[in-house]
Amino acid sequence: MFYEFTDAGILKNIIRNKSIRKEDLTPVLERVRESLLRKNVAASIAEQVCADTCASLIGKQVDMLESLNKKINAVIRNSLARILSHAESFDLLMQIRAAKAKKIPYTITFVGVNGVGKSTSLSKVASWLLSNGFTVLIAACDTFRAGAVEQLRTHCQRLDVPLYERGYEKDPAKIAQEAILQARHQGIDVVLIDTAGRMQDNEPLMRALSNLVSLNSPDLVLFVGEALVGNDAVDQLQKFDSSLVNLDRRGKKRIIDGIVVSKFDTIDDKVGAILSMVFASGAPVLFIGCGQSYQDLQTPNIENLIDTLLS
Ligand SMILES: Nc1nc2c(ncn2[C@@H]2O[C@H](COP(=O)(O)OP(=O)(O)OP(=O)(O)O)[C@@H](O)[C@H]2O)c(=O)[nH]1
Ligand SMILES: [Mg+2]
Repeated sequence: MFYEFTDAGILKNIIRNKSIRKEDLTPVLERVRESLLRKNVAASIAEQVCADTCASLIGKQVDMLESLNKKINAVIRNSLARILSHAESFDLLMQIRAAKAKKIPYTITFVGVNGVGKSTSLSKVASWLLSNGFTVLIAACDTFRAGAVEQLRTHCQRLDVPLYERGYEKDPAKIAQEAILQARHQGIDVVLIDTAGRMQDNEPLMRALSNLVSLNSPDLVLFVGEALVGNDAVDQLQKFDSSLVNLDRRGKKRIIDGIVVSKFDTIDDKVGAILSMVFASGAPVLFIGCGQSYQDLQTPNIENLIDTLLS
């Protein structure tokens, strides 16, 4: 697919001056910004993408109309691809195989605000791991929301996966610790740790999450964010990241390692949350949830995402 953010007037201006100037790009970037905002990219991120694109074009020498048009479009695509390439730079199966070879359970913690799809995504990942031949233990560490443990029990029964649960009384950090120990004794390959949803500004709950993460040092802290999220995506990710670093009493300074984007099936072409989340955190998107069944889990397709962002 080929996009036109330029028109004859803009291109002729640039050719006349022999090199690209900031003022020539202003109308081009205005179109790019509008396109990104239309696709639900957070405003501050759209702004930064445009600034980066502008920086890589200013001063470039050009003499042919057609090649200039191609160059501008290619730079815009490259700029988006550079950000989104975080989305595919992580081989989770390889990491799990390496842990398995050392007979250590690989541990993944799912975190995020309330109702975004943490437990559903965790169950989809469990199903994906089973289909890749790994054994899984799920740890019920949402001891906060009524019904959370029962919800996981249902998933575990359907998936035929063991559940480590201690009801609602105990400290979730300790439950995770016991679950990991049990997995180690039983030779289970992967422990998936469910956590309670919490708002990014709720300091006591963020402190509890930080304690769970620092006590157990999971191999992977996965942030689950809804594809529907707009400008709040940046705030959520930055506050989860900074809470894990700043509220930790053990000085481990963990941050979000990866992202699961949920409810992708509900957004039509408004795919911008992916760009916002990757840009805001620097973490890759490992999975995209696109429905309610266990099979509705995909990995990102960068070219398709860019096509949609710019369409
Ligand atoms: N359409 C759609 N619905 C989803 C997807 N993922 C999760 N859901 C739905 O979102 C709702 C909340 O999912 P949960 O997995 O319970 O969310 P949670 O983040 O664990 O919620 P809390 O534990 O309460 O914070 C449920 O109705 C899920 O079926 C998805 O990819 N697509
Ligand atoms: Mg849940």
